[in-house]
Amino acid sequence: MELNEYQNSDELRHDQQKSDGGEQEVSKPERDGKSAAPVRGIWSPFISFILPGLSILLSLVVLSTVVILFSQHFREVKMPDANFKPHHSQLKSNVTRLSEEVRSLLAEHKSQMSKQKENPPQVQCPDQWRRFQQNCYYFSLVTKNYTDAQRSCTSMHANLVVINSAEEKVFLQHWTHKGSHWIGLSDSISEGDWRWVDGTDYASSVKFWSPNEPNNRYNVEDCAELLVYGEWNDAPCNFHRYWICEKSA
Ligand code: 2F8
Ligand code: CA
Repeated sequence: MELNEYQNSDELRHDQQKSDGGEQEVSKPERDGKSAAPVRGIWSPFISFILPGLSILLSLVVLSTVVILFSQHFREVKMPDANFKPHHSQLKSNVTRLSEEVRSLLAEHKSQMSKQKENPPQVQCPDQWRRFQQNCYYFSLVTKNYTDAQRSCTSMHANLVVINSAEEKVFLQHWTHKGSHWIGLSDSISEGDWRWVDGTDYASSVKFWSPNEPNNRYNVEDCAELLVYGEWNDAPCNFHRYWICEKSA
């Protein structure tokens, strides 16, 4: 039996010798032709009890670690989910608040635009130009033919005047008492096809032709002039007339 072998007096002696600083050999000399097993004797409790105990302990440690890691992992996976709801609802309330702000800004902008339309800001016209509504007008001090008059206007970033209303006619009439002025209306391209210089539709626009005008007298009258009393006449384009330029204020 293992216990008997362990209690063998020779072996005990041998162990004592080792502990006394005697023989350092681990293996016991052969006796009766057999090899003794002191090593097995020493490690036997370790192998029988401590090693399985350690294995169980190690298994428990590994198991606990796995459980802890899993629980941590699930907490991390769940965390964003838990945070997601408040985050989402905050985003939703932000979107609602921003939509309301945009709506209110748009309403304010709309109201300011309509106020501005009612009372447009006064923009200054250049020196020697006169203002009427949203436009600036230049009344020439010299006379030129129609082509040169229009050229003079374009050099000042304007066109010969386009008359769109009775009010504008009255305004112009006030400043044209000294003679006839070229306006931006001609039928040079095709006889009878009157066109405004800025492309305003002639057919639908107001007309202030003098009675029996335009008559294309002598078949050479393709340019419109504003007469001193405010009505229009067609005259030869090579005539020298004052002119009126118009541009936006
Ligand atoms: O200068 C040309 C101009 O001469 C007359 O007006 C002063 C003609 N009027 C009549 O014939 C009634 C214009 O038609 C003509 O353009
Ligand atoms: Ca005429």
